[in-house]
Amino acid sequence: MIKPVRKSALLLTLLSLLIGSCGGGTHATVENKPLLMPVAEHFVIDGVVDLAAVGTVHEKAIDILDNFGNGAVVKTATLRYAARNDDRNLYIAFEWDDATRDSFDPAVALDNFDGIAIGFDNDGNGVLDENEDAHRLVMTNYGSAYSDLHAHLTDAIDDAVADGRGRMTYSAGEYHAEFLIPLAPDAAGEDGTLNATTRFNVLLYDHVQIPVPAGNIGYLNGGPQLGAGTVTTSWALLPHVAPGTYDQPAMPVGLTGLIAFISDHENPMGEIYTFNPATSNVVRVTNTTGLYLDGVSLSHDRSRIAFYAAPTSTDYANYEIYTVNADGTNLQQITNNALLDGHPAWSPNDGEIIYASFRAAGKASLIRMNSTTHAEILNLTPAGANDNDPDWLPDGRIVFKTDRFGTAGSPQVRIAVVNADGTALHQLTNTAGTSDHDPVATNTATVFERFTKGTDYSTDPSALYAAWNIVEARIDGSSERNLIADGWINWLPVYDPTGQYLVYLKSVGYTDARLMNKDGRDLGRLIPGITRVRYIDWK
Ligand SMILES: [Ca+2]
Ligand SMILES: [Ca+2]
Ligand SMILES: [Ca+2]
Ligand SMILES: [Ca+2]
Repeated sequence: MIKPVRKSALLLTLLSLLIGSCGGGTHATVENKPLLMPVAEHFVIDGVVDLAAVGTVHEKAIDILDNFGNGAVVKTATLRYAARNDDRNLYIAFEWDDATRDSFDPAVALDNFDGIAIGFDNDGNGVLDENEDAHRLVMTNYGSAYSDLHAHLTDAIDDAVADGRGRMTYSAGEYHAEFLIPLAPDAAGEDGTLNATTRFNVLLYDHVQIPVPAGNIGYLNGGPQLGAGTVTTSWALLPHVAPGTYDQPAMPVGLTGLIAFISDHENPMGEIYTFNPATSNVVRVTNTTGLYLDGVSLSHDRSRIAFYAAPTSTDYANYEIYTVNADGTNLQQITNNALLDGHPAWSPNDGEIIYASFRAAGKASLIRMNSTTHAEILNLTPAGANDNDPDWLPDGRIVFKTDRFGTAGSPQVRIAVVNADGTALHQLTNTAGTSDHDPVATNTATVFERFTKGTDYSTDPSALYAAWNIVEARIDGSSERNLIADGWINWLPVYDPTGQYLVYLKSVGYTDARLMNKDGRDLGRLIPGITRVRYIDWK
């Protein structure tokens, strides 16, 4: 059931149930209907499904065929599904039986997997047209991997602009899978409108071994796969209903400041862009530097951008700090050594840059430098400590992550603040079995991302399938709260200039820049049409 947002809305719903619908439409205006919780907020996409709580449950026995769905019947699976939509999204959930959990190690090869795909003849014209919509989940050793696809001449390939999300889990011989799919086309037109005239198909993958090649596939509505040109007249109509009135989050008008970000949607090495949140105007700042770019920081006067970069992403000794004007001129390398230098941040008056320099094996020190002369001012980090991810408070103190409070060698770093001269160190976070990264701060609060495992995220292959939460902690150390904890990878939160909103990155098989309010409600994709964002700042 879709839950009402507030108790008053619940009462209205109960009243309307008791009274029945108003005849003649005299009272049933849009304005006085209760606002319902949006589908995107009601259903947690964690791969665990309760079909009875979704709606009408459909069930069908499906033959699973070898030779990629073109051969003999090897077994039969029972597929059950239910769907629910509002005015923005379709939620559709599945359960089916499979005696073996087949999965692969993403670091090795796509050599054996189970999965599910859903494809749409969006306009219901009886043929799968180029760019009509599809989505897929495959099982890895650590969790499922989601892709936003579109129909292509020979099969389905990834969308340039990714949307939606999905997750699947396996337990006791049964898969659960769920998708949240936008009802409107994406910015590249690679998805279509979904409505009650849309036809859809579901593909179940079993023991698919690409290198052999071999694999079993079953179809809800008959094959073949999701190539453009496939005839869809036998496909079922989507269980879509005309939506009611929902309390949908709205993107605020009048956002201020400037966003700088790195994306690799035009260059795999990454390019720097600016985004004006008042006009939604994206401007490309760099033009093929020949470097792998990371860690962008915008100056407070919004005229200069600091970042770190190397000839390749793994050329650690040659990561150096650079600056470039926001109009793309005056690219300068401002460190030059055989150390990994990274994570620059401008001081409140832009006169200094603080950055992390790996001056001992595996341990970084926080270095303040003059942003004009590039002369080093101070190393804030005592010998033996590992400090990183520095940023400045407006009052001139520095917030960062550190191993100073933990067991020697532990990857579980905590957030701290310190005076710019290295005195008055205060620990702000201390949650066992986690590590905290990339803080930014006002004078009263800091926000950061929390990796919810006790391992070293940089070497734990399951880190990309684990929950990363956005957490806010008080600078006085008195309390903290989760702003976003939905099981996905949420990272790099940054305040807007007013402190009322934050931009953050969400990784769900792609990475987009999203806006939340200061209490953690997701308001939607802030930078439209770009879903390969690597880093972000807002001043
Ligand atoms: Ca299987
Ligand atoms: Ca079509
Ligand atoms: Ca798509
Ligand atoms: Ca898309």
